[in-house]
Amino acid sequence: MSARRCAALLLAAVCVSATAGAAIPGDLNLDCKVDTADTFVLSRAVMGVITLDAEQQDAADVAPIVSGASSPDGSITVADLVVLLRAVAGLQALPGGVNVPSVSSPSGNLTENPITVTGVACPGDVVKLYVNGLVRGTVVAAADRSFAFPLVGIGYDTNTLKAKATAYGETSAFSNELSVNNTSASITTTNPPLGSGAVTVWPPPRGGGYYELTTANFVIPSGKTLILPPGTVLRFQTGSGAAGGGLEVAGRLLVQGALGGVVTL
Ligand SMILES: [Ca+2]
Repeated sequence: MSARRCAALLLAAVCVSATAGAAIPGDLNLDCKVDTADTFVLSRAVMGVITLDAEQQDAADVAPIVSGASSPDGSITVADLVVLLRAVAGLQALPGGVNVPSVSSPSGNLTENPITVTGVACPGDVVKLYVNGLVRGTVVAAADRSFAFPLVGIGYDTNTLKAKATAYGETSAFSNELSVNNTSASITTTNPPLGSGAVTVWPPPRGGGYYELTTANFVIPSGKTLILPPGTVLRFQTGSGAAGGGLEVAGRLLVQGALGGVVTL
């Protein structure tokens, strides 16, 4: 969604084009709370002392109030400041919203598999992780705003990582995008976890790498699917007693062998 945003500077009106996300109404400093710190930011913006970015403009547009409800009009003026002051004082309810998350690691060259993608979103928001434009799973942000997503089977060479957050029925714009370069010549993964999403893929490691299960019994739970694409090698430890690895399928196991790309178990 694209919108024209206008910030009134005394008698002059400055309009900027902005790509609206779905920021938390009133949360101008994007800390997931609406309080006096936000009124300070908005008052400085209305006076023209600072310029709000696109997400802040989206959060700032809380006026007018129509039939008791915030009805954003694409214009940011002192009227928005009045509404925000009343909201902070508990005199005006504002609707829920969602801030844009950020992903912070990993980046650069990788030699590990799986990797853990970390980042920040508002507490309780459902964060959807995208790898090369495809959803690879979801995770809920913790009370301290952090989230961590175990990602199994990152592809070779360049991969892009980014996220969206959902809360109160609103979905944010995309986060920042990280570029991750998997340069590993050979990767061996022991006891790889299943991703938090419904589907996990263990692609074939390059250069003779393989997956190894050393737990007594690795379980694919009901509702989860594990896909082994052509070329994947899955080894089971043959230790003594109960130490030997096993695979129990309560959900789905999809083994995708092909000519020239057998799956080895
Ligand atoms: Ca805030």
